Amino acid sequence: MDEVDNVANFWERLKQGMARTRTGLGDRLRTLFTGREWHEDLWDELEEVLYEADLGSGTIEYLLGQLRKKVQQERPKTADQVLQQLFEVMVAELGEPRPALTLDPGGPWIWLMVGVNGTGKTTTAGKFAYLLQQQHKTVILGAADTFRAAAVEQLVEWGRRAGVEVVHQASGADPAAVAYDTLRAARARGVDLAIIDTAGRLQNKVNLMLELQKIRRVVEREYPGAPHEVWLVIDATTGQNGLSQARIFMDSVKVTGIVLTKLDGTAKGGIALSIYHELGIPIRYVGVGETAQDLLPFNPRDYVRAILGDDNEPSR
Ligand SMILES: Nc1nc2c(ncn2[C@@H]2O[C@H](COP(=O)(O)OP(=O)(O)OP(=O)(O)O)[C@@H](O)[C@H]2O)c(=O)[nH]1
Ligand SMILES: [Mg+2]
Repeated sequence: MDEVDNVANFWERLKQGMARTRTGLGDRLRTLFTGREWHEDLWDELEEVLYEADLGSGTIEYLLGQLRKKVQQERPKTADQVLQQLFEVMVAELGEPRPALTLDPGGPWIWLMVGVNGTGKTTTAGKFAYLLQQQHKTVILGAADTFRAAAVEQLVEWGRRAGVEVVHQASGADPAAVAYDTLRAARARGVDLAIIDTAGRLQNKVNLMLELQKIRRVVEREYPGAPHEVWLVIDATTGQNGLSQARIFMDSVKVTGIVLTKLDGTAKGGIALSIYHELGIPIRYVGVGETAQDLLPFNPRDYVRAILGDDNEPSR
């Protein structure tokens, strides 16, 4: 598939995946603004819609503050014009578009998957493996979630689907030892990328955080400069609650990028706006389903367009 097809395809899948957020948040905003005179009373209504979309007070205040500035400067007559301004404020709120993911030569590059219980770490590790395998990179997966036998089996199944090797030990083994084995195998096989899956961890489980730090130390010791990416996986369906749980990882491990999963299962997809505002780490991928192809690069303008836009074209 060439680049143009890919972009169109991503856009279709994003739009489809975000249908619930579009009908929830998007339709409410469009109804609020379309075909009306701009009126001061609309501020309150707008605020209410944003609250109901679970954007969180900090993000909402900031968005409204930015929008007020624009309204004061540009003095729009119609609410449609304000909607257009809101569109731009939201895009700006999500930061710069991220460069496409590429693996430079000189690997193995080492990635860690971290995040709260059930957010989609294992699934995303599998999707990444599949994606990079499609790009003719060699990948190895490490099953450092050893708490449950099922967790290992799940990653092995993803390895089979993606056609990549999975390094694992019996359940109950030391996760740092599995990480170590994975790095050894990565070096021995000369792969481009090793992705280490870790267990779901809740913020009050201090010992589990320490264990994650132990995995990190093993990786750092084996490969100075690694891990090259630490992906914090956040479940969009959990809204503000998921965001506050995710914050603990920011303090414990150095997160480099966020994957926002399950956008397809929620009307709370507006949470992406809070994530960058609150955590200061860009969302780089989104999950829009359970299959290997359901991982899309995150483009701020396309994302806002999938919620608010009325046209059918991707932005690139
Ligand atoms: N609809 C949808 N489901 C997803 C997505 N990503 C993951 N899932 C599903 O969410 C569930 C949990 O995913 P896992 O990958 O097991 O999550 P995890 O973070 O590894 O879970 P633990 O290892 O238990 O902490 C599975 O049923 C996945 O199929 C997504 O983008 N969309
Ligand atoms: Mg898992």
